[in-house]
Amino acid sequence: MIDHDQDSRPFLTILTPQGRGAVAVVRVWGRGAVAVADAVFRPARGPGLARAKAARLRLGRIGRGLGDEVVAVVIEEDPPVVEIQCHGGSAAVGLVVEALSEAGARLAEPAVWAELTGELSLRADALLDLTRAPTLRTAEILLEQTQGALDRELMRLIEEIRGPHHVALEHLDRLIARGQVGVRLTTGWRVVIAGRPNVGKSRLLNALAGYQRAIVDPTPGTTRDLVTALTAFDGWPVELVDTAGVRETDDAIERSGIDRTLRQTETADLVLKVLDRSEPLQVDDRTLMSGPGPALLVASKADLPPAWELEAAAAASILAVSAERGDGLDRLLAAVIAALVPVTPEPGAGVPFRRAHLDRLERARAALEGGNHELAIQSIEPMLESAQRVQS
Ligand SMILES: Nc1nc2c(ncn2[C@@H]2O[C@H](COP(=O)(O)OP(=O)(O)OP(=O)(O)O)[C@@H](O)[C@H]2O)c(=O)[nH]1
Ligand SMILES: [Mg+2]
Repeated sequence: MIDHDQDSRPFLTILTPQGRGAVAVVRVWGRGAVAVADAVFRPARGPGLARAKAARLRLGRIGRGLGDEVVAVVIEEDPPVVEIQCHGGSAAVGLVVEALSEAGARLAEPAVWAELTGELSLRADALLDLTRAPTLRTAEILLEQTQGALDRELMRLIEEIRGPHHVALEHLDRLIARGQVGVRLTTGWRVVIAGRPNVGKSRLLNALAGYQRAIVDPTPGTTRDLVTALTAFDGWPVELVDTAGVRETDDAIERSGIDRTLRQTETADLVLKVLDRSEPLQVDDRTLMSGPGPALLVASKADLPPAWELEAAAAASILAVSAERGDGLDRLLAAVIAALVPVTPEPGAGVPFRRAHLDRLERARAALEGGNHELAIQSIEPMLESAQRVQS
């Protein structure tokens, strides 16, 4: 634990995850933060940081030699907080951190920041989550929440609850829909690929992940355990899970793999049910198709002569793909994204990003529907009260 009183140097905290993303965010905060940032920041033009207006973005350089090109902004003057956005590579972050450290700042983990400042606000929580954002897209949404997007939207919502009923309800619904995406920003989604042995599951995983993660082989029963690949679809973090083909078997190892498959398909955010189009449909395919849960039907091996017509699979839409040639993969990706992220938060939108926020908003919605405006406001306000403490 760092004792704030014994040592009066300001802190520096790297907010973005290491080694990922095009941009890294470094925050300098605490007594003397503006002076330290000012000492290392070489503005492209105009006065130094200490004389710049608060909240004004400044372009310049930080670091030895040419240094890294950065955007710096004094977010708050009291207590002082300066944000520096530099390039995301570890070399660029290293230059910035080195310069700031030499000028007198000391490195602190994001959790220390929340602990020392005693901040329990939406913004502080968003900062903590931002350090765990797996992709640039999820980081951008959380960055907007650190800058108060959700605070502002909740304040507007409270005003609306005091006004005409229907406006507030619609607004709440929009927020709750965004929250379904928001609670996945750090964890991502899990997509399970399931189907009979040899239908092409592993090859599909490799094609979707963009590299040869799973073993592909003409022998049915090749994949016996779960194989996972972390990837991102259109900037949304997705864990792909390849599974053992489901069939009747006497092999104990294969059987236990199959049991795992069945458990995975029950808890997945989405199951890609793969049917081999080059072979007649079998009983196991029909069983898979009729299984519960959110799923997309995929007809694999579209480059081979078809053994059945697409209508034979189901009334529901089915996507034909060839992992071999790449046909249909774009459409499949678009369908997966549409299923996982039905609502894309617009830039600058307030996004509830924790389960607790969603719970509160859902309670507010129920209260509002029951005509209890006061209770609705009481459900929302605790999220904001702590935020206002920070601003004051
Ligand atoms: N022509 C063609 N062959 C494919 C395609 N996808 C997979 N295959 C072949 O089908 C066979 C099985 O592929 P896998 O991806 O290992 O199938 P699997 O469903 O993972 O099989 P198990 O792990 O045994 O359950 C291999 O010989 C692949 O090369 C495709 O799109 N076109
Ligand atoms: Mg396999």
